Amino acid sequence: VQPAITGSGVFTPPEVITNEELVVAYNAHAEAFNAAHAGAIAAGEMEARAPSSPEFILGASGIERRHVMDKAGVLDPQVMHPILRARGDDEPGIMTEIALDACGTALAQAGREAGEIDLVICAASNHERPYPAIAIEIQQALGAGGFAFDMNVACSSATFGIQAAADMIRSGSARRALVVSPEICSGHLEWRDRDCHFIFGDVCTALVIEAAEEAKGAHFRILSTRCATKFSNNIRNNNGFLRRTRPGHMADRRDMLFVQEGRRVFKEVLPLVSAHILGHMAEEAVGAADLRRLWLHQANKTMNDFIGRKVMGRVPEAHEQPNILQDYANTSSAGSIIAFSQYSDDLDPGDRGLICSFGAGYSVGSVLVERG
Ligand code: CO8
Repeated sequence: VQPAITGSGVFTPPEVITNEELVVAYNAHAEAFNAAHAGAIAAGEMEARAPSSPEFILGASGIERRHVMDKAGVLDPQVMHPILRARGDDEPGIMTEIALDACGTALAQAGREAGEIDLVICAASNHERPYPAIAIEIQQALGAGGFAFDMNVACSSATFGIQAAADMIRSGSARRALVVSPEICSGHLEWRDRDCHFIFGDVCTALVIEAAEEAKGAHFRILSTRCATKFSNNIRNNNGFLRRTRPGHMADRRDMLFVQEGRRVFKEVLPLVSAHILGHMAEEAVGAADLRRLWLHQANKTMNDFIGRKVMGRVPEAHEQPNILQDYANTSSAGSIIAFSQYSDDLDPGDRGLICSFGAGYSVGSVLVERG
C-alpha cells in the first residue's frame, strides 16, 4: 500500500495582531512595570524592561503579523494573555472546535465523509488537557470510527504524525487517517517577554491520509518519511503535572510557559536540519534538481533561507520555498503544513517536494511526497 495525502485544511483564526499593535501593548506593559518597580530598578536589584520594536521583529524573524484566538486579552497591558471562554466538561473543547473546522475542509478536499475515517491523530505541541485524549473527543465530534490518540513532538508533531499514520495505513491497522494539529500557541507564550513575545500565533491544520489507489482526486503520494530527535534543553517548558511537588513552584511561573535560548537554537538546529534533509534525499536517490518545492517549518525567515540554500545548493526561488510566517508567525507543528496546504495546487503529476519540521526536542521530521 502506498499512503497518500488526499486532502488538507487550515483553520485560520479571524483576529490578527500586527507587529505595530503588539509593540504598543508590550511597551505600555514595560513602562508600567518599570514605573511600578522604579525603586528596585534604581537600586540595581531588578532589571528594567527594555522596549520592543516592529523593526527588530521583522528583521530578526520575518514575521509581520499573527492570527490569534483572542486579540483583546493579549493587547491589554494589564492582562497580556488571551482570555478564552471557560467550557464545561460536556461541551467540545476549544482545540476540538478548531480541529472540526480544519478537518471539514480536508475531508471535503479528499471527497470523504467523517464516517470513513478510522484513525484520528491529534498531533500538537500543547494539548489543553492530558486526558481524555483530544483526538478521541475530535473522533466522537466528527463521527469517525476506529481509534484515536494524541501525540506531542512540539514543532515536529505533524510530520511525526504523518509518519505514524502512513505506517499504520501501510501495515493495515488503519485504512484512512486524519492528522490534525490545533496549535493555540498564544495561550502558552509569555507576551511580557520581549525576546519571544513576537514569535508565535494560532492556527489548526488537518490532513487526510489514505492509500493512493483510493484517492478520489489530486493527491500527494508519501514516498518516504524520516524522523530524528536529539535531546536539548534550549527550548523547554516545565508545566507538567509534577509542578506542585516542587518547593516554591508558584513563585515563578515563567518556566511553565515557553522558554528558549533563541540564538543557540538557531545555531544548533540549522546544521541538524540541513544534514537531515540531505541524508533523507541521498537515501532515496533524490537530488536537488528532482525537488520542485520545500515546505519548511515556519519559525524564522533567515533560518529557512539558510536551509533552502544548503538543500538546493543555490538560492531557491521564492516559489520553490514558500514562507507563510510573515502572516501567521510560528504556529509550531502547523507551519510546514500551512505552507503545503497553500502552495501545492500548482504542482504537476510526478512533481516531488519535501515537507520538513524542526523544533524543541530537538526533533526533525521530513516527508518526501510526489504529486499523483
Ligand atoms: N525588540 C528589540 N530588541 C530586542 C527584542 C525586541 N523584541 N528582543 C530581543 N532584542 C534584543 C536582545 O536583547 C539582544 O540585545 P543584545 O545584543 O544587546 O543582547 C538583541 O536584540 C539580539 O537578540 P537575539 O540574539 O535574541 O536576536 P536574534 O537576532 O538571534 O533573533 C530569534 C531572536 C528570532 C528568537 C532567533 O534567535 C530565532 O529565530 N531562533 C530560533 C527560534 C526557533 O526556531 N525556535 C523554535 C521554537 S519552536 C518549538 O519547537 C517549540 C514549540 C512549542 C510551541 C510553543 C507555543 C508557544
